[in-house]
Amino acid sequence: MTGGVQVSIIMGSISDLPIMEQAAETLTNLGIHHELTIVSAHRTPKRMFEFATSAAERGIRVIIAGAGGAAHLPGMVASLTNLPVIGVPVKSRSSIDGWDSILSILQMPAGIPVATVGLDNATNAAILAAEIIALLDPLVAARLHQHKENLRQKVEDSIRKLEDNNYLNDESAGT
Ligand code: C2R
Repeated sequence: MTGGVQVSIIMGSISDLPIMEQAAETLTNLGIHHELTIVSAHRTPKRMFEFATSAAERGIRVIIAGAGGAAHLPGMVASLTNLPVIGVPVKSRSSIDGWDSILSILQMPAGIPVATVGLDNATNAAILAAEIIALLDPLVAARLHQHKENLRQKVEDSIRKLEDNNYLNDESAGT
C-alpha cells in the first residue's frame, strides 16, 4: 500500500464493529489505505461535524458510514461534504428488523445522495469505494479485475463439481 489514507470507515457505535470490520478487511485485501473509527450524529454531533468538514482536506476520497436503527449518520455526513458517502445499513440489536436503518440511509431527500448497499453488506461498500478509487488508480483497477475474475472462477468450479456429480441432469436433485 502506498500514499495516505484514502477511505474512511466510520460507524455509529462499537457494536457495529463485527460488520464494519469486513469493509476494512476488504480494503486491506485490495491494498487501499483506510481508517476505521466511531462517529455518531446522535451521540457525538460535534465530532461528526468536525470529521465531515475536514475529511476532504485530510485527503480522504470516499467515506463508508455504517449505522443501525435510526441511522442518520451517513446522510448527515453526506450533507457536510462533497465526498461520495457509501452507507451501510446495520442490523443492530436496537433495530426492529433492519428496515429502519435501510430506509433511513436509502431514502435521502433529493440533492444529498448516500450510495446505499445491502443490509450488513460492508464488503460491498468497500468494493464500491475501491471502484471509485480505481477510476484514477490503475493498480487498484487491476486488483478489482482480479477480484472479479476470482469470483467467476469460483462459480466455474461449482458448476464443474455439480456436473461431476450429475446434479444438472438429475431431476431428483434438490428434492
Ligand atoms: P449501541 O449498540 O451503542 O446502543 O448502538 C449504531 O450505529 C448502532 O447500530 C445501537 C445502534 O445505534 C446506531 N447509531 C446510529 C447513530 N449513532 C449510533 N444510527 C447515528 O448517528 O445515526
